[in-house]
Amino acid sequence: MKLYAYTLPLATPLRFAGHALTERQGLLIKLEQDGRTGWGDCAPLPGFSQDTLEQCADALKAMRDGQAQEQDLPPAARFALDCARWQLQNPTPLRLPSPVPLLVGTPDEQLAQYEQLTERPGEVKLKLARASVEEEIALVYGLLERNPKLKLRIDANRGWSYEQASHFATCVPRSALRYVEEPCRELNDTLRLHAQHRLPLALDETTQHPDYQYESLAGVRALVLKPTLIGSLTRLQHLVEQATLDGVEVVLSSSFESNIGVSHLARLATELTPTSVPGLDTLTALGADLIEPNPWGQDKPLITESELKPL
Ligand code: OSB
Ligand code: MG
Repeated sequence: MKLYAYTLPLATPLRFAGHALTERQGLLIKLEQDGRTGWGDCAPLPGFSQDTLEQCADALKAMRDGQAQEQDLPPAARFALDCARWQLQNPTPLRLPSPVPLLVGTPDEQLAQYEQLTERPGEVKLKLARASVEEEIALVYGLLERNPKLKLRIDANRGWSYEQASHFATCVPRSALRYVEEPCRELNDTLRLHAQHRLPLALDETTQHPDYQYESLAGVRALVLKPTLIGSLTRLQHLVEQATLDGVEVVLSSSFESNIGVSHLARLATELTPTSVPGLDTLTALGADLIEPNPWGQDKPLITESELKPL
């Protein structure tokens, strides 16, 4: 096992729960066996992940040196190791899922990003609960004016009060909403939105709790699962099976991993959630590729293995 550290520039800073990231740091794992290679990307997201890069680096070094077991690895490190092993054992060819563009920033910026898309998508994801509810309702109508058939995945990251979310639910057409991810701080308020307004719900933050176990909840149409935050691929597969058996869609989603991590996520989505379109539009934000050019045709400088810092 070889370990490398990387730092990638970000086009615009990323903001999560008070953290403003101007560059993206992570680790690559390289496994080699019988002439085959498996890569893994370990990139806990500050402000979102519970594990830190330092914890992951320490745990992976201990594991490499025979002083730790895979059960001891924090989630992002476990995800990286499991992907590297999976690639060694099962080199699944990559099929690119249809894109779901992620629109971020102020309502005006999100509208401008939509207009700059070269291909008109069937579906986009909006980050809401950042501006006033009125402005965000106007953004929804602005997008629907431009494409009346557009479907919206909305993510409030628990930023709305029940009253704000309720107002949003009353004002936007239900037919345009695929789902609203984590509208409120309290899960009870989120669930009440379905009971009161039939708002289609998705859970993301809720599923990242280390003790999270699948639970059937009225109104929850989808689980948004971030493998970097969940860790073990076996646990991920188990959650996917439970949700799917219960008729709940699973949408795998990226957390600003490098091209190595996002390519694994695309393969995982083909394998584990073939009927659902994953949310992977985070690579656009990164200023370089690692090891090999990204398969999405985004033109970026390439950082090769010899340019990475070994750990
Ligand atoms: O809240 O879903 C989120 C990326 C990093 C951290 C948090 C989130 C995201 C995304 C990824 O939105 C893109 C997607 O899910 O389509
Ligand atoms: Mg989310």
